[in-house]
Amino acid sequence: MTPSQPSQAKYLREDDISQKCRDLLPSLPHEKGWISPSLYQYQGLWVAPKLLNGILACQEHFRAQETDVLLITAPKSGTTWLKAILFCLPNRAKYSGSMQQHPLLTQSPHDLVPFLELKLYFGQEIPNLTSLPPPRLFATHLPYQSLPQSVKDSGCKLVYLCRNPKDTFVSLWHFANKLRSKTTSGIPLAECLDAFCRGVSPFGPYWDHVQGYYKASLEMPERVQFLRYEDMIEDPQVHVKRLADFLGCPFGEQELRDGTVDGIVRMCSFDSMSMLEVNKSGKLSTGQETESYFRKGEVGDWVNYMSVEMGERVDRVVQEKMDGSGLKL
Ligand code: PAP
Repeated sequence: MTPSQPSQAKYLREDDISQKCRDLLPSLPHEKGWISPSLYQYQGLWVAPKLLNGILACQEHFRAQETDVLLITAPKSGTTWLKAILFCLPNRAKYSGSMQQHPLLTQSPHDLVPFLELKLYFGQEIPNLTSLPPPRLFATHLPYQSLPQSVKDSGCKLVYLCRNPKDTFVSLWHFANKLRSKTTSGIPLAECLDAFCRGVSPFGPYWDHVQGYYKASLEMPERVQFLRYEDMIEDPQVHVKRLADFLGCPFGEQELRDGTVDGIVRMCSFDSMSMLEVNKSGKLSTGQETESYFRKGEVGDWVNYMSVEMGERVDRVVQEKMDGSGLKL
């Protein structure tokens, strides 16, 4: 790709994929995409061809280790935020005396906690991850049923963050339009909403994604922590402490007294992160501008874009699909 081409091209491209992926595509159901021209349904989830390529590669080649931590989200559930927090927790002793050298000040959380299918296995080369020191921190948008087998077998920890479906949808719609804007026209909200309510959204259906991990968290609470964006916004300190406990790096007495938790919460807050140059004008290796990951970071912003009827429709569909799961969103 030449620098003059729009960065979004990487996502929109339907070439530059492996032969295995190319052979698979014609057999898969497909629909019009939100960001890429089309979405294909593979193992129940909807993805763009370029990402399917990454999914196939990480399913085949990624070898999880017991000490790994995997952050999992449906797109636009607060991934960037939780990546930052996750990075801070096991690494906090390293930077406690030199906060001005903290990697989060100069690097995107997406580079510090890389996505499997969207970064590490995004290109044609298979990365060698064996020499990374533990705990290795990775992220994925893959639903539970599509995780690489070694993730399920290894005993590694999974942190799942979910977000209210209406806010997730609105955030995704904005993001899609942002990525599309340089290459094609915008996509109307009503059109995306129809697709979302049919389950056709990137890595969707949304409800299957959330339910899969909710169920896993009930069955294996020591392995899967289920978090909600809204709870984290309401009381980040409590959830950061719980997360540290879950990861096996609890805060000590001294840290609880000296404001370490508050420091992490502050450093990872929307206000702090969105002010950093790296998040205002940087670019990820996959081409996206880092500023597109920081819009508002608010709870309930959907009311500014959707009618009451639209909101009720999303609630109805999601509740119907999750009926009996015990989960209310
Ligand atoms: P991804 O799943 O594609 O990686 P993700 O980080 O989940 O993206 O989505 C960005 C959303 O998280 C944006 O929500 P909004 O569109 O409703 O505003 C973004 O503003 C929000 N976000 C990013 N950083 C933070 C943060 N530090 N605290 C709270 N929300 C954040």
